[in-house]
Amino acid sequence: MNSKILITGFNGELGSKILDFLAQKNYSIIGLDLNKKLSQSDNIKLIQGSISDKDLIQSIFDNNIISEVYHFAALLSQTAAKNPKLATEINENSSINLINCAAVHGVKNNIKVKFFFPSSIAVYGPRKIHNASEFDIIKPTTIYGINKLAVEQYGSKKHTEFDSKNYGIDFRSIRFPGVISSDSIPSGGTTDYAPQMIHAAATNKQYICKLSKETLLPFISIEKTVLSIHQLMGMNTINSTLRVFNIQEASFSVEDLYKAIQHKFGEFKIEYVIDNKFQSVADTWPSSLNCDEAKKKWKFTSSEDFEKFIKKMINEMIKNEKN
Ligand code: AKB
Repeated sequence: MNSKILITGFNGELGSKILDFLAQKNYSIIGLDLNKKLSQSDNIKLIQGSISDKDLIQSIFDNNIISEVYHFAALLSQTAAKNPKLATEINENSSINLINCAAVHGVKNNIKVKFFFPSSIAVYGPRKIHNASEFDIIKPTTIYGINKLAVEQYGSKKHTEFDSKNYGIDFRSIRFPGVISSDSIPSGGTTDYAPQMIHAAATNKQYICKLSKETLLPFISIEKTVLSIHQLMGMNTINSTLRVFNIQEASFSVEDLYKAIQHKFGEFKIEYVIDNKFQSVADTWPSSLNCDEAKKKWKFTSSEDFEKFIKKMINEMIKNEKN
């Protein structure tokens, strides 16, 4: 039987991009998502279902040889805060079940299953820190951050169990900052204001911002996100007991972003209507991430040039609006 790649949450911002990227490379893919999408290609089988359906997950592993898992099915921070029980069910319990299934699958088939988990800057807290490294003390205050941290720790522990073996699970994770994509406008997250603001400007609309102008957060483009996941998962082994890495491309305040957008769209207006549900979360997340470990262990690169980064994002968004 040919081995396959399992992608959960294939309709989401990251899942859909990874699905396209891997499909273009002709991998055999099984996708799982709550929502339907028709597969255009023979090498992709898409299944409609929930990540919390344990029988369904088990049957996917029973009926296929799964060599890699990309697990994107999740609730974002603001949606999680509104539904804490569901968040723990989906973001934590279902992720742990998936890790367990992958590890057992690896043992049964005598293979090492590579498992990718997208973590988040939400694991940090309770206070905003600058240049946050993987070794800083972290105490998340949100349910989203608590769930993400629990999965990071569980996956890393599972990885250690199989460290010296040729089978089991090889857990790899990235702590993502806000992700900016030119062709999708996310909702349900705390960092969504950045892509939403650029999109509003590109479509001649005013933007109502729920965060204060001083709020400083790290970001990355979707293109760099996809390449980084591919780079990390493409390594045969990562010579490190650290399994979760920080990456970012640029760190900027809401006002920095507004000014950069205004430079391009002189008419663009913003109104600040601070929402404490958003502000109180953003205030516990780091203003920037230290990426030294990713640079050392799997050669992550980033120019960290805000001007260049934001110019590229705005131009991509305009190009997309025109098409
Ligand atoms: C969110 O804002 O919830 C996400 C994240 C940083 O994890 N974009």
